[in-house]
Amino acid sequence: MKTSHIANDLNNWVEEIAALTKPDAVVWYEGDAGQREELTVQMVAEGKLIRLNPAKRPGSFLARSSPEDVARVEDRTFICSTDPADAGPTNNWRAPEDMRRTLDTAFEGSMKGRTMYVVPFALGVIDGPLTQVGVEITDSPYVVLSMGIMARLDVRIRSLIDQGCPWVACVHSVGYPLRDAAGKTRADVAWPSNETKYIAHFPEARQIWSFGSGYGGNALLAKKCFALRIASVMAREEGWLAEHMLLIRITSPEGRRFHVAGAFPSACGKTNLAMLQPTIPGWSIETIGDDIAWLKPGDDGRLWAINPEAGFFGVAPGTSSRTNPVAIETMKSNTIFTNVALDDDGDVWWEGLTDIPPQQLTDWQGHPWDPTSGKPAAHPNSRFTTPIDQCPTLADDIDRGVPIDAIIFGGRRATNVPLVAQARDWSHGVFMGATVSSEQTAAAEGTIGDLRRDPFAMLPFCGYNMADYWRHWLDIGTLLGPKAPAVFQVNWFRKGADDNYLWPGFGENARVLEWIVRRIQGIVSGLSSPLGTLPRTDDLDLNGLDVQAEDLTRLFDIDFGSWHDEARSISSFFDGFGTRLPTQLRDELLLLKRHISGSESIAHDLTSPM
Ligand code: GTP
Ligand code: SPV
Ligand code: MN
Repeated sequence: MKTSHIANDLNNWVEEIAALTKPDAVVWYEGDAGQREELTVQMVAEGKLIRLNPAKRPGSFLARSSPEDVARVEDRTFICSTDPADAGPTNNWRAPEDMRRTLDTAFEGSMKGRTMYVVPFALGVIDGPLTQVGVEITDSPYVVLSMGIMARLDVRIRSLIDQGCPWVACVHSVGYPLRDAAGKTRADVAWPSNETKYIAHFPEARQIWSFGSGYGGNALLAKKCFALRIASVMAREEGWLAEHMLLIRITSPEGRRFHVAGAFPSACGKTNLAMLQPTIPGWSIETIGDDIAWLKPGDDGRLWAINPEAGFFGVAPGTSSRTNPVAIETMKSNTIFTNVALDDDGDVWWEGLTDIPPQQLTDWQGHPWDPTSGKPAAHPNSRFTTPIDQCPTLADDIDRGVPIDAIIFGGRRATNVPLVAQARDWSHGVFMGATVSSEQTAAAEGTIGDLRRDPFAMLPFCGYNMADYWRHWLDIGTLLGPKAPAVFQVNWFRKGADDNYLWPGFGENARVLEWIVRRIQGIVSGLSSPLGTLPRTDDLDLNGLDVQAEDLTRLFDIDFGSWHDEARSISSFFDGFGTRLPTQLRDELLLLKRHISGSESIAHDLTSPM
């Protein structure tokens, strides 16, 4: 019988992985609250979690990773497509058979002495319009608990798979067996990991194999590995989009609702924008998602979106009741903190949480913190993992998805990129997305501050050739036609000569969102510029805001010399994609070059209303 054959498939697969990795026990984990509690008790006893003061932070824990395992490892992330051209120039490619051989060796006996957990999960609500299911096998109880927050665990998922629902197989091991091939044992450590890491994706087989890291996107395989890299491949084949985007609902003072999706590179403000508290009266924002969105043209011809995740894995440093009160409220309980500092009252702390650090602190590595050391108490990529339904601004009735009115692209740029600009049309919007650039943050290994192109904020997350991805975006635009969302570019991070941010950001970003909404409604004009349509400064609501007139001018300044260099840099970036680069993007670049050549004036002088 077909069904039982497929049921066997999952059970067979679990048996096969157990035969390879040789754990001491196999345990299914499907979201049972009692089992969760037991696991936390066990992890506290083993020194893998610290229970935070229940009076201050109920149901919450601190985990400390090993110092060599603190962020995504992009140079160890592989796309194993049959044809290297399908991975493209921005991914690390390995031949599938070579990688399988490597993984067979790495995973052989890798779970000896440990428990192997089997975690079926859904991305999206069960029966939702874009929902996908998967099963993660892992030997990390930290990953099990985190998956329980970030994805939907449900006993019904196993029956769905039994009934033939396609699923993505995800195998994870920290690569720290407690017994070697000769039977010699070793003690466990608080954060087991392996110096050698592989984050391997098999897009054609729809499989993920991750070895050696227990941290975030390396190990919670439902997140970047499935919901972005594998899902982007599925989306291209099936006519939808899997994106590194936040999702919000904006309600105007007249009570009209608008839905906005925004792509920003890692640690560039998605969580902040997703939970934004507008500083201008009458406007409200509801949270839908802070990291990943799946978008699909609906029967009505509009683009509909869901957040496939069930939790937030947010950057802790910089999060405070001033910058993001909603996040602070969300993580009051039932939260796993990773690599933050611990105070002597059993609560957490990180740089930016308060202006003055508490008296006694233990740093993220478990040592007494010396405030004069110059070293941060919390790791710059320390994070909180917290359930989305604890978010006080969470939007309701979103299970069927929301229709998208605008898409915004943002990066961290000290220069050149204006506070906000609207794309002239969809292909200009795709050009804006394709050329997003940002200064490197601590979310991935690398040199902080280095400028890199991060197209659509998907550079580390696109599971196939980036040029084909751009083509797919152009095709979706053709399909949507006049119902396509409007596209904007924003930059909260432009700096003045004194190295200070020119724009106050955070809640004040609502002033930019207001302009965006008014543009969608067609009730405010703009100024055409080489970079798209800019706001007239009179049209930005700056009431009660302390921004100097000259800073405002600088926020929109277009320096043609710098833009020549920028265009050259885009040109050489595009050259890397050879003939796969869509001609529309080449044309957009030519247009940009034409617009910025032979002109010395700044935007506001040469522009005309539109
Ligand atoms: P990932 O979870 O890594 O994908 O990132 P994210 O985009 O959700 O990052 P998050 O919102 O946590 O970004 C945090 C960083 O952005 C912190 O350093 C914040 O201080 C900074 N940030 C967020 N919004 C603003 C803003 O409006 N202005 C400025 N200057 N900084 C901001
Ligand atoms: C990011 O780096 O974009 C994250 C964190 O959202 S991780 O899940 O670790 O990739
Ligand atoms: Mn992210």
